[in-house]
Amino acid sequence: MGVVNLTPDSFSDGGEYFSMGNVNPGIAHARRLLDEGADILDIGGESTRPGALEVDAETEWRRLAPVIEAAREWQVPISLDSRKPIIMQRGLQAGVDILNDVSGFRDRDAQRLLAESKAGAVVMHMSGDPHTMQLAPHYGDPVVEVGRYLDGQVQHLLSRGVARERLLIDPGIGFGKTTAHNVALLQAIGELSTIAGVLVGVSRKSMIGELTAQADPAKRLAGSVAAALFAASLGACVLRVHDVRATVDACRVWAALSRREPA
Ligand code: HH2
Repeated sequence: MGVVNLTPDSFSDGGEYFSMGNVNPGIAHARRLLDEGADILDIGGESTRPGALEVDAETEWRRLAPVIEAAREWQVPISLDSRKPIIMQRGLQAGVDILNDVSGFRDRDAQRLLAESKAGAVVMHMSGDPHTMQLAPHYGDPVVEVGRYLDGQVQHLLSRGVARERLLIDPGIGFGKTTAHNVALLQAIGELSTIAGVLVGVSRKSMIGELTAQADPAKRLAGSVAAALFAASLGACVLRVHDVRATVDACRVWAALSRREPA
């Protein structure tokens, strides 16, 4: 899953594919990720980095609409990274295939929209909201608590008529978690996979920065690829990444080496 951030303020690539009134950089970036081997495009118009403030729905939709429209022509599954029901509704009308909700479908309107559609969904765990989530993250046992939360949300969506096959869960790396919490959750992907397929978004995040002493998110490529491979090796089925070509290459080599076929 390639990340298309159409925002001026995303933590790792804010402003790179966004310029007021010019949609071309966003479309060109989405096309590049597809050509690099992305199987899904995750398109977002609001940053959810720690400390980020919400943008209004009209602004968010203005950023998203032209890129969704362009991507529809390419026959690639489109994931919409938004936590606003009104944006989800417009996205579904515009033909998106997956709703990626970092607030984990806590909102009843979001649940209803999902239940009434045929879309897939990513149910993510976030402690609090982006504005405050990194102030003092605290868990008894992050794996137990995040697992329980995700299981509860999945059960709730099942009870509303959403088939299990349509759901992916996501531990929400960096969303109200310290590096130690993130490490524990990544190590528990096997356990979490018993609830539903697991999506992991660790690309360029601050835990990679901490583990590699790379303050600049653009310099976190090697660390991000290592984390992606680790997640894949434990059974994560979707990797949400900024650097598609490097991650695809690494996964291909790893997959070939892991196959135990006679030479
Ligand atoms: N991370 C970000 C945004 N959306 N969605 C899912 N399901 N999982 C994630 O880990 C995830 C996500 C944050 O990364 P990014 O989009 O690069 O930054 P920003 O929120 O600043 O735009």
